[in-house]
Amino acid sequence: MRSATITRKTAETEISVTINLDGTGTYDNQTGIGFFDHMLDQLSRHSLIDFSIRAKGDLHIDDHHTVEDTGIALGQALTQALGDKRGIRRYGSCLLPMDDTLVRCALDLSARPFLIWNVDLPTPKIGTFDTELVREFFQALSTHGGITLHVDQLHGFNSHHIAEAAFKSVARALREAVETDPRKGDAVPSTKGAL
Ligand SMILES: [Mn+2]
Repeated sequence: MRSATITRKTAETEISVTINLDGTGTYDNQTGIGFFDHMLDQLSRHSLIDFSIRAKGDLHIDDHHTVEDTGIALGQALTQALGDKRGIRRYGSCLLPMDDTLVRCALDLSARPFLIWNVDLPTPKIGTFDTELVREFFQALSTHGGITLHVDQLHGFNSHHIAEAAFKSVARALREAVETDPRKGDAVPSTKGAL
């Protein structure tokens, strides 16, 4: 089974992430940050990767460390669960509409972290959540998941919709990329022979 558990403890956060790439999008995410849980739920549901996430962070300071470190642990879990990446599709993309908003994601499970983030959240907060943390999360996920990740906002004026569409578009692209391709057998999806 392609699954992984990562636990990560620092002076700022204590995090446990369990994922199953061959899941059904079943989730149980508790980070102490309501909006962030809502986004992690979307990421699981639309990627069909099962998530069980527990994070206890220094929320008395702000949400930054908890969001970033959850991105790190989730990226590490993804890297571990993918292993040598034999048989996977590797690439994924999605054009995701949500009311006023249209977000495009294209990604490559390349082991070459790179984030292109062309997303403009028009308000500094969504409820109590700092909107700048959306980028911080995807930066951490890209770096530690070894993902070349392009996210472009094509339309949108509502911050909640833009953030949610970003998570959903990444989820759908991820679903495609982690899927095994029956035509590939156990081949590594690179002419280099390794990813
Ligand atoms: Mn929502």
